[in-house]
Amino acid sequence: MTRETTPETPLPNDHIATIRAKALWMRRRAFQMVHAAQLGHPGGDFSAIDVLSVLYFGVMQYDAARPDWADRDRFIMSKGHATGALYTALCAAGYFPEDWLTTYMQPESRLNGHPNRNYLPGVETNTGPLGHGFPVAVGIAIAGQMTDAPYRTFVLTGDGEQQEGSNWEAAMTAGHRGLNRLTLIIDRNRLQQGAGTEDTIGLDPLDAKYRAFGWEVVELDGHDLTALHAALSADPATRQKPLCIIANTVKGKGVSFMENQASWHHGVPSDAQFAQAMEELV
Ligand SMILES: Cc1ncc(C[n+]2csc(CCOP(=O)(O)OP(=O)(O)O)c2C)c(N)n1
Ligand SMILES: [Mg+2]
Repeated sequence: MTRETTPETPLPNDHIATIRAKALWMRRRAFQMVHAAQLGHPGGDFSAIDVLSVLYFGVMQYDAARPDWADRDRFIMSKGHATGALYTALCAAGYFPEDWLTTYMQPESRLNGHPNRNYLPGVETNTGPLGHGFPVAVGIAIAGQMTDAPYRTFVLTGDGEQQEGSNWEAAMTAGHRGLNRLTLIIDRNRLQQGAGTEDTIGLDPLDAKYRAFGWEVVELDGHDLTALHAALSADPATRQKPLCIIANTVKGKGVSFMENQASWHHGVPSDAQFAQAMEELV
């Protein structure tokens, strides 16, 4: 089957209100999962969910009924700890039924703490060790370039994750090869596990670093759905370089007591905190 005859993604590409509604559902559902499991990484889920919602419901071409469709756009969740974001996106995209979400992190569940492509349709590669997914994405993009394939490759890393050296080999390779169908999104929430990125191993100026490695760079508000949609859907044929989107985000975005708090990296809610979050996420 050719790409042209493939069913379109379920929603019109510019339907920002729908993308926003999906993101809200993802935040609520992900927090329910974390609350039920008393495990997870909700801070990083919430900083990334708007990016995932724009990708899955406004930009990427895929067919959830055929996860191995050769021409599908690829998304690699390099910050593999943010499974609340990834699993709710894949579920909303139709890759598996909603009742699977209730098994999150239970024994024998397909929904592990980190994504496993052998268990869950829609997962392109196993991630969790930081610095792993981006190099794999570069390999996928090289394969696409060598075969003149139509697909695009999108990869999301954390900002703390950028401290891993493997990212810089990947960045250098992608720049050298001019992988214009590769897009890296950096979830720039300025927090890592227990501290600020700039207090740990400083990353700034990230934009200049990526430009020096041969990338086109766009910096934007990672919760501005319109800006995200414009940057992510721009025609890759108009550039000869890979694209790096530095998405300035808020860890814990959407819940007042979680925003910008390092403790919510892998914090889990009490019943009262869960109830308050559900009141705010409307
Ligand atoms: C190689 C490796 N070292 C350490 C960890 C443990 N770990 C999981 S998430 C995390 C912090 C990641 O911070 P960041 O990339 O900024 O993610 P975000 O803020 O988006 O959650 C760490 C240290 C890991 N998963 N892999
Ligand atoms: Mg971070």
